[in-house]
Amino acid sequence: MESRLPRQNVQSPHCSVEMTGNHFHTTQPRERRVTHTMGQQLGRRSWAEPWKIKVVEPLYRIGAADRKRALETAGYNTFLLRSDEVYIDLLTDSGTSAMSDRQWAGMMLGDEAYAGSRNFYRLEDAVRTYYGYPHLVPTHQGRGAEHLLSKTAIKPGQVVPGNMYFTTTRAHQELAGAEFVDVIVDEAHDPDDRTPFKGNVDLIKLERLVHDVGADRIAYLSLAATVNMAGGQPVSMANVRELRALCSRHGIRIFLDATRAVENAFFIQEREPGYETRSLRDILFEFCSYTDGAWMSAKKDSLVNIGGWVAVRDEELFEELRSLVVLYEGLHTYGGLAGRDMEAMAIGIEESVQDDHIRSRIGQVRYLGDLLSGWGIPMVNPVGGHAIFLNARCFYPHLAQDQFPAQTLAAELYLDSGIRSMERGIVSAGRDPDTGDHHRPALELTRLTIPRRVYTQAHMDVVAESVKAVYDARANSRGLVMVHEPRLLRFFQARFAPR
Ligand code: P70
Repeated sequence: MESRLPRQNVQSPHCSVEMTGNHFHTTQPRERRVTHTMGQQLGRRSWAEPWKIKVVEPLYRIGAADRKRALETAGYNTFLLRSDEVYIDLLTDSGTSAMSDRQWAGMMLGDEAYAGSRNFYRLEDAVRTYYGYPHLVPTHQGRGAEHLLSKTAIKPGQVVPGNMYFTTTRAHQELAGAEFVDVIVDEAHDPDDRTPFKGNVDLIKLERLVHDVGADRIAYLSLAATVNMAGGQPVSMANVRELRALCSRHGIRIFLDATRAVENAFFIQEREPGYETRSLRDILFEFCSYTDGAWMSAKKDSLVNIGGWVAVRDEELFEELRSLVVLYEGLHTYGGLAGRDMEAMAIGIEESVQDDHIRSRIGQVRYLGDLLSGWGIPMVNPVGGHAIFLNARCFYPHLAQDQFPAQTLAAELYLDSGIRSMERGIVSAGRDPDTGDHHRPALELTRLTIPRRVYTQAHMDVVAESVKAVYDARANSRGLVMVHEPRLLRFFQARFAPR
């Protein structure tokens, strides 16, 4: 068969030079094996990232014996590894993005005035333009915003329904005296269900809750788009529109966790009839229009290393947030950030809503997902926006949930290749504050989170091969015991030992 591939040989008048691995050597003309690009293997034309690399940061991989020692020292918890001990870091997509040349240039325009920094007004403008909320309070990151909103919008004894818990979000809601109630659709708890909008709120569950506890006891609906703990699954526009109608009938506010709302907008554009030709920018704006306010970890969608905000429509609530921020974060025009951070965030917001940016960002996550599914590796489907969530229960059916299958899988991956991933199962779920027993989530997952604009297709190939090697050796894994358990958000600092 005639190869349709571009020729890989670099022709010189004297010889042909062929690249194999890391070195060049000369060859006599010989019959060549036809190689296919990944695009061809997947039956499509290849595409490439809409950027080129201007600055590089070297990567190192320590040897297997050193990885074993490092993991022991870290108590088998990938959060406790030093980053110098890590090769490809897929712990999180939070604060790990590569900023653009425009963002770095923006850092030089930082106005470090204590009050009224010009960068605050740029940020306020960007949030108004793209998210549509008139009143903005900057915070140092997402949990700073969660703290302020929980303190102002929750009265002790109230209930907060939401589309699956998130660790820091629920912790702040509970600290403010609320009980979190999960009202996500059942499909979200099933890793094999391929429903397109597995992040949706189940309207019947919500209606039943309102009926059972009374609308006055509901502080607000906590709506995340996309839903991190469900595997980065999106919420449909139809769902948020119906939620608006239901909540308005009962006088309940809706606050959005907008951390990955741009990625959510991509899924609406891709999957929801009527939105195929609408821009991401439009979709994001319409989505937010059905909510009363939002909190944001700008370390994800907005392509910055630090920053967040809370923004609302209601003036009274804004007034409260503005008084509290000065106590916990900093003055209301910097909220714990430098002027330059706010500038980078304002530019990052604009860049984040570009259609080609998101296509390439989610395309890279899918590329890894396609490789792994092709090899039969169990994971959450459909693949979400920011990560591949491996189904650790299916890797290790011989381990009970309190032998920590997902923590075990994260440890095995690190030992195999130096890749760092994150547990998102029973350890992350913590304990029920009333009974003291572990929460036992249906999903026992290990997350391979892809930072934005940082790694290449070759890194994804290396990751995929490591996951396969660990999957092939799965029968040998024995699980872990927890030997140290912190009281709050235990997954960050818990320590384990092999069983
Ligand atoms: C992650 C990060 C942070 C986050 C989030 C959503 C949907 C709020 C926040 C908080 C970092 C993380 C946080 C807790 C446990 C593990 C990792 N998610 N809402 O890796 O924002 O980090 O800026 O305070 O995903 O998923 P912030």
